[in-house]
Amino acid sequence: MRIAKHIFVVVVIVATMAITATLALSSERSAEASNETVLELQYTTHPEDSVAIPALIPHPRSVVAHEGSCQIEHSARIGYGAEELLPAAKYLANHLGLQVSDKRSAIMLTYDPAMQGEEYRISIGQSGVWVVGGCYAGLFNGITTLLQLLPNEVYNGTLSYPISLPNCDIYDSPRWEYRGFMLDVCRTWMDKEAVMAFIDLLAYHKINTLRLHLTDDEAWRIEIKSHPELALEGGFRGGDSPIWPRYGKWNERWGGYYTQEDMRQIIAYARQRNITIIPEIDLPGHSLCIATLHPEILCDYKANTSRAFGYDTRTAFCASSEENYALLDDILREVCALFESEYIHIGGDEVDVSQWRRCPNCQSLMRQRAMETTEELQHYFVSRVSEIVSSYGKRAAVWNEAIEGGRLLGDTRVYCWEGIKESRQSAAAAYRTIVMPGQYFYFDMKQSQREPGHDWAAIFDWTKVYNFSLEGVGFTSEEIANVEGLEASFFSELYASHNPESADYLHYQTFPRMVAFSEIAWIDASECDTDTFYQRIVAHYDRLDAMGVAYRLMPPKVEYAGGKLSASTDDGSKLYYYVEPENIETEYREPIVTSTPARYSFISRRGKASSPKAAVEAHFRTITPKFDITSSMSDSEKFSFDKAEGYGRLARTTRAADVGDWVMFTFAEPVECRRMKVSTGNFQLPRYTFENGFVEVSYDGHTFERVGDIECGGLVIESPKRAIKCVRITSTSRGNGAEWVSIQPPTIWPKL
Ligand code: TNX
Repeated sequence: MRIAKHIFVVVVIVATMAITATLALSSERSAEASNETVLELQYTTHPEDSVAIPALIPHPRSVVAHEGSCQIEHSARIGYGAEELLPAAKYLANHLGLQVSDKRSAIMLTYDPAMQGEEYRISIGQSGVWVVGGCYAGLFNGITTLLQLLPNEVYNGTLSYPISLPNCDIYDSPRWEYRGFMLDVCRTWMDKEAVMAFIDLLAYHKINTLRLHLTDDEAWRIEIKSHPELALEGGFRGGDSPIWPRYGKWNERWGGYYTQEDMRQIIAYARQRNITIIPEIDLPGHSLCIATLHPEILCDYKANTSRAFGYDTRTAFCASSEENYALLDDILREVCALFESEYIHIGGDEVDVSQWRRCPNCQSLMRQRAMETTEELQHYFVSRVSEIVSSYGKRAAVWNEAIEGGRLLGDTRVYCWEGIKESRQSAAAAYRTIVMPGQYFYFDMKQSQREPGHDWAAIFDWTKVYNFSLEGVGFTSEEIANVEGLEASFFSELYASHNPESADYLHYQTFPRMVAFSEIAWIDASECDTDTFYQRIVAHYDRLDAMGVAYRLMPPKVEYAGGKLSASTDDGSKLYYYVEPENIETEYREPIVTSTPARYSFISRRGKASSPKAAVEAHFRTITPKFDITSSMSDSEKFSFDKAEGYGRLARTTRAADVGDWVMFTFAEPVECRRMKVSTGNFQLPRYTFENGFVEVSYDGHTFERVGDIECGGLVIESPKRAIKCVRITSTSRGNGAEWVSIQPPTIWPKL
């Protein structure tokens, strides 16, 4: 324990705060303090005992370190200078295990009316610890920084006292007013506690907005009292629910929804952490869930549902139906009353306008209003819904496609996900613009080629996020003036087929990309330097460990030279290796002498974090022997079986599979391999699959042997006993909630 060199008599007169510090003799220290008076404030300063300032993320604008440190005792208190700051004081007190007080205390949280926006300052020194902001948000930002100045145990409630803080002065303010994150709780259900736990992580990274994607094709997640069936039925899919299962969890009724009371608790929890919750009701597309419960919202024509065994897969609200606007009025009235945010997001992305083209009523509305394009009809729909939202005192927010068909209300906020071009267009058109191009900020994208995730926008790790800047991608200063901020997001199609009951996959995809996002949403791009930032990230890993985050480490470096295989990391993680075919995890301690390096693969771990698998390139090599696809179902003209036979692309059947339908891969020559993956469904996404089924192999092309049940549409056959001539996948379920089955080429890893 640090020994106090000096115990200062800290007499503080805080006239402006009208708080009088109560002086009292601390019996414990009275001997040491001799005739000096020690405050009940319970801190001591140590002018010669400096404490290093830890790596801070995001980096504050100004950090001035001073000699010495400030030692806080367990009996210290957290004082708040205004009643409105009590929630912030409680938040900090909770982390520190201290009591709050409305008196002058060792740690003081106060307002300074001269400070603007989200500015804050921290000063630590002879007068204790002061966190000062011009408003709650500013002050809370200061608290977030203060947590980073404290030992990492502050994040898991195991702090031990006394604690020493570095004497310093910090001044800070964010570049972007809007620092957002979007969470898709539809494709994967995340309950109230999971959302709150994620809010904690956002708050630690100074993110101030959480947009909850509450409705989509796969779910309706918010209670609407005037239409209780929406959440009661639409919150669950599979089993006996009318909503078709998707992305895994094929056989059970799975999901959940937030009652309005749950949501009020989430909102309050977020508010205390300086986070505004913005709801998204995704309209008029992405509405299969509500359409399954209310088919009357669909366009006025009879869909041909034979390919999907009677399931209507239409996803769009009819734009011409007055009843639809009345229904949306009911829904949005409750949504507007429930949420505190200024904005309500009403969607507008990826509308399948072919439904409007086929609808006689949409067509006649278009003629009547002299609309020439479906973009104009979309504009009509979005404008109508925006008016509903305005009538309840809110502003509308939309996805970028919604601005295509005409001018929306002036205060509409536009979320630009498709790319830089779309983001610039929105800003150039003087919309309040949120920049969130998938290529940089979609944390559902893969972080490297062989890791889980989508790849439609890009494959990227935190370095790409960190190197983003509006200037760097060509925004003009006029455009930048209309940007309110940045948003990162996590769409969750691929989470449901992992283990959504644990946060590991969510964490792996979002951290440390979120850490990089936290900094670029806060500081000027010109101040960013990737190398020094990596050092700060590694220091920040200690905090993430304490928070229990299962983040992604950078892949270990693997080298093979002179008959020796070696692996290394630079982040304090431990290395482990596996040897094919046994693949038993073993701790790596020293270079491995081997003539078959391709049999080895490595991962690293620290805390709950892990790296992707790394190995010499030959380990990952796959082969493409010639094969044919045959099936009990016919193939589509455009996506014929030979597309998959050529490797690389998908094939499609012309309908969903029934019980007993099968697809078979027959190799020209029997294939020897160490592993083979066969799969129905899209490449990364378990959709358009056989929902249940089994896989058989044949070594001679005549007799078949069952090797396992499919999981998420496919199966990995490990260490086949002999060379494989045929593989057959057979469906044991009827339908898949879609109009076809996708067939992938097999992935085959040769023997090593
Ligand atoms: C595009 S982002 C979508 C989502 C998907 C996401 C997957 C947006 C407006 N639409 O529906 O979940 O890609 O990355």
